[in-house]
Amino acid sequence: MDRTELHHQVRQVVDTTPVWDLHTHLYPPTFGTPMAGGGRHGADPRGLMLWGIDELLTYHYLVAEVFRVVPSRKLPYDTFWKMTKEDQADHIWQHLFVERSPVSEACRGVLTTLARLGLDPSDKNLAGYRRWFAEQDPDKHIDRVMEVSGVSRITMTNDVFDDNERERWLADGRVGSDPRFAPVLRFDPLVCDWPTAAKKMSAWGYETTEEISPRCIAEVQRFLGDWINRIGALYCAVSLPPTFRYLGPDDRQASSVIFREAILPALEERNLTMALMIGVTRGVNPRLTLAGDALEKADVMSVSRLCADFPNNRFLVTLLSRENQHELAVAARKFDNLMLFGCWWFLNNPSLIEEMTRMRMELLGLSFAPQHSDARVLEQIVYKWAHSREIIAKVLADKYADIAATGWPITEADMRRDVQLLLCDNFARFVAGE
Ligand code: RAT
Ligand code: ZN
Repeated sequence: MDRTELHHQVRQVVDTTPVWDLHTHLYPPTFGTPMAGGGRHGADPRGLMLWGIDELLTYHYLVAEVFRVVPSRKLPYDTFWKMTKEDQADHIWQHLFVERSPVSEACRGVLTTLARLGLDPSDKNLAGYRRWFAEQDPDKHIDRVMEVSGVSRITMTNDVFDDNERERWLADGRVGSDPRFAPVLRFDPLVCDWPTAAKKMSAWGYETTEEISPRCIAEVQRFLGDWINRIGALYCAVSLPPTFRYLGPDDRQASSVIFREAILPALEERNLTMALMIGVTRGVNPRLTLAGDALEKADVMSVSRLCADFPNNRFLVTLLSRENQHELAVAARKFDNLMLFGCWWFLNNPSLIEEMTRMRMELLGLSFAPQHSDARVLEQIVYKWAHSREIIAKVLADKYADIAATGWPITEADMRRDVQLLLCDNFARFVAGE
């Protein structure tokens, strides 16, 4: 088989293998949706299920990009934030799609999404797209979008410190029982801002104090147990700043004490994985809100120390800085309780996905989870997976060609087995503790 034929066959296999999207910010309609659509769910302005053309265009990646071309000197941040969602979307469409070519990855993503949903991206009028989305029933639309993107399961991010989300779980525990969506317990303040977390947990009936006493540790564990059970968490997750350090058994920083004495023992007891997403510097430009976060290099040795000191815990890890990727892949060679995942956020661009996937495959073979979507708007899974699949297939085909050149045969069954590992089973088996 020549390279072109091999590439074609791998592409076919990658395109038809369903993926388990292991980290998103998506929700089923039970969490409410600001745009009702044609279905049985009424509009809920604070609803968490985001979907449709206006949400796609006002994605925070595109908000950051529009301020590059219409700076706040011309349109002040406050004025932008006071505009309606439709007006913000019109503004972004006009300046990033109509007045210049939409070549950035986030812009291209909107076009791929429209095209794959059967809409015509050359129709430069938003009214037509708006009409089409408004006719969709959100619940059925989820099925359609999952089918088009080849996603078999969507993993949520359920932030227990977000009041809007917390109250929905407390009001009705079945809110998260949609089998298409897997719940994940997220608790950044517990590790990043202990005083605030302690105050909040104490207001919710747990005996937590700013000083971390043994009683306090027991109460954090009770809190975690209650929420893990309430939402049926598949794993737990935190996003940490680049300054995060874990220095070992004597480290007295609040984040380290909470990890060492409360979180990791509680997770070990329940055989649950801990996801660490490290490298975001929040609010570098707070006037951009969610779009105002940046990144710096993280400390890979802290990840290695956690893996070494807690051999009975499992860690899913992704780092935000390109410069960390090689060190992290080497760390994963040392620890079988460390699973690398995804090309996160600012790394989710074709050139960087290709570089990272190639390097990971060379160092780790097939033992990593190459991508997650991080989608915040439902239809984004269409483009995020279409674009990533293309690159994963290209890298894998090159690697197959290299080993085929030695005389090693590669069958279609081998390809299917390998791609299944990359797009689903490595993650599924790791969180299952297999
Ligand atoms: O990728 C994003 O949309 C970020 O804003 C964050 O949500 C990040 O992925 C996170 O999970 O903290
Ligand atoms: Zn995320």
